[in-house]
Order: sequence, then structure tokens, then C-alpha cells
Amino acid sequence: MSESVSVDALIARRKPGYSLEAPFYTSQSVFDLDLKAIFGRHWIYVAVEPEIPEPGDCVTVDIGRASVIILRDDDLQVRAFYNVCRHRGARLTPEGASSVGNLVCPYHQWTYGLDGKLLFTEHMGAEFDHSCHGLKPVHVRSVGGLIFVCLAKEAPTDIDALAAAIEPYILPHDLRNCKIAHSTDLVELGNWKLTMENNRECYHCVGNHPELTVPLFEYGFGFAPDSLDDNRRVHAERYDQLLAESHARWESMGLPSREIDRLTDITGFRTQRLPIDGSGESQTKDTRVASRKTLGNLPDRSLGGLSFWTQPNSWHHFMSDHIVTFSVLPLTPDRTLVRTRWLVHKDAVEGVDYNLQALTEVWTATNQQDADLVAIAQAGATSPAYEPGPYSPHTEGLVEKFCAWYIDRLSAHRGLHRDLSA
Ligand code: 3BY
Ligand code: FES
Ligand code: FE
Repeated sequence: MSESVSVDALIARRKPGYSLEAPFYTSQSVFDLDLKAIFGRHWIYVAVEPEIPEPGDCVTVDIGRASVIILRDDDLQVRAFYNVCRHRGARLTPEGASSVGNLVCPYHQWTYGLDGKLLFTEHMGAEFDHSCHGLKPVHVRSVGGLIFVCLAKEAPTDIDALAAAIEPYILPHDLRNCKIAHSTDLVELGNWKLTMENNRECYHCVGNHPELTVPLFEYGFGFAPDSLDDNRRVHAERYDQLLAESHARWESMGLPSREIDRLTDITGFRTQRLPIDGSGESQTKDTRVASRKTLGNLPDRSLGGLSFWTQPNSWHHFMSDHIVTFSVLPLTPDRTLVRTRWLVHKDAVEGVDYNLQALTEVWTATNQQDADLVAIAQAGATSPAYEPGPYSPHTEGLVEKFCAWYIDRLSAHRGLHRDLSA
């Protein structure tokens, strides 16, 4: 049986309601397929506009084997290009942030404008046509300041529907007028899907996140309360009432808050504004705002947290004082980069308006706890004793939705291949 037939067989026999079979987490050939079929064909969240505020600001991000330059051009538009010189292919910019006038290849100094056009070369002769050697563009889309790229030749068009639905929720937080207060790159020792599955449930929260469970209600994350015992039912019912009252209050202020679940779309996503415990203000240890400068023109501090989750690789929490945003990028079958950014109002001054420790401590601790959980899940998936286990119908419904989306997208990709080769 060839490798590709066995991947197809794994896709075909995936049992809904159960975790995936081990090769989905461990095999190099599934990983290669993930890079091609998932990360090569869908909208991938990679950066925020405040990373590139001025013309010539660039940020370079690796998506699998593709390095992508995201930059702001002279007309203040966000653009993206493959980080591959059209001469002999050298990388133009190193990973991370930089600021340039033009993009000059370090190898033989071919020089590109911020629009990707090849402007200047030496020693290429009079016949050489510069216009045929511009940088290869990558689809790029900023949704309220969140930058998504798509490596496919033709990008999924339902990003328009996502933007239309989500922008009314996130624009009031005015991400574009924020600055990065802190940023971390954490390498988790697990497959990227274990990172995503872990994000889609709060079953593990009470047992593992002492900091996060101060501001967050575990019932806020896809909890289906059917068979709760009496004690938990009371809590869940109280939470539902708080949710309904909070939504009514926030929506009366002009802040859309109700759940949208479009997780089955090609560019799948879900959003909901969630109450915060205690003072109700922010995802901090004391539940109060960490930054005194309120974002945008928000009318109140107690706005809970607007959460936005996207398939396949991101989640975001927008509060009245700060935004936390997470991008998940696969490195190898068993290593995954989680890039976290904390944003505050661009005029907020550290030590005056906000304290970095108070701003970052909840998610710094939570990220490390989640990384440890992903590592033990990966270790288990590599054991000969591992077999897919059942998801809780009450707390892991969104994990199932992630896996169902993933399997569906792989099937569509493989189906397309079969059609093409038929
Ligand atoms: O970040 C989230 O989306 C939350 C926090 C903990 C688990 N997850 C559902
Ligand atoms: Fe870029 Fe030669 S490879 S100038
Ligand atoms: Fe967690």
C-alpha cells in the first residue's frame, strides 16, 4: 500500500467524536500534506498591522517551507511576497521584523520596490527584461488589522464573508491604532493540531490554568450543559443568565456580541463576546484593566472579552484595554510555533499607563501550561498503546468541529487530486 493510499484510508475512516489516529500527529507524510492542503490553500493568520506601521516596515514569516515578506508599501497598503529573489532565489529578508527603503537582495543586490517590481540590477545586459522578474505576490488580507495570507494560486473567496461578519465586532477595539507591548514565540513540542485542539476546549482549564480561570468562566467555551449534576447546573444556568444580560447590555452600546459559528466554512471562524469574572474588565490576574488607555472609542471598561477563533491557526481576545492574539505555525510533525502578541493603545506608556507584568502574566503562564499539555499529548500519541479517544459531548464539541473541518478540507484536497488524475 503506497503512502498516499494509506493517508487517504486514514482520512476516510476517521471516526467522528474521537481524537485522530496517531499518524495525523506523528507522520512526516501527513505533515507534508498538512502544509500543502491546509497551510498552502487556506487563509493563514500571521501578523498584525501595528507590526508594520510605516512604509518600508516588513515582517517575514515562515509558513512551512515558504518564507513570506509582509510589508507596508509607499501607498500605506499591506502587501505580501514570497521571500525569494528572482535571480538565484536567495532570501531577501531574514525572519522577523525589518525596515527597508527598497528590498535589496544581499547576494548580488537585485533591488525591488515595495510593490515587488524589480527596479535595478547590475551586469544583466541590455536585453534583460526587468518587468518579467518582479517578486511573486502572495494573497494578503487585513481583517480589522489582523493580517491573513494565502499561498494558494486562488485564495478562498469566503474571506469576504468572514470580514463582513467579524469587522463590526472587532473594529470598535481599533487594533490599527494599537502598538505591540509584548510578543513571544513559544515552540511547543507537539503537532500543530494538538495545539489547536487544546485551544478549542476548556475541559483542561480548571485542572491546569490557575491564572486564566480567575478571569475566564469555563462555561464560556462551547459548554453543552445537558447532563450536569445539580451543583454544576446551577453555575451553568447562572452563567447563561449573565451571558444573556451582558449581551443585551453590550449590544445596546452598539457592540455586537452574540455568537457567530461559521466553523464549517472553508475560511471557518467563530466569535462571541464573553463575560469576564470579578470586575468583568480584562483577562488579568485581578480582572481589572491592565492599561489605563481605553481602546478606540469604547464606551466602558467592563466589556468582557471578544473572542475570535479561526480555522486553521488562530485565536484572539479583544478587551477594552488590550488585545491578545495568537498565531500557530507548524515547524515539524512534532514541533509548533505559537506566536503571541499583546497590544495596547498606541499612546499608552509603559510604567505610566500600563504595567507589562500585569498585562502579560495570565497568558504567559497559560501558554506555558498549554505547551506542557501539548507535549504530554504528543508523547502519548507516539506510544504503540495510543488509540483515538472519545471527546466529551459537553466540553469538547469545538474540538470535534476543528477535527471535522480539518478532515473535510483534506478530503476536498484529495478528491480534487483524484479528479485531476482521472
Ligand atoms: O484562548 C482560548 O480560546 C481559551 C482559553 C483556554 C482554552 N480556550 C478555549
Ligand atoms: Fe538575489 Fe542574486 S540571488 S541577487
Ligand atoms: Fe489551555
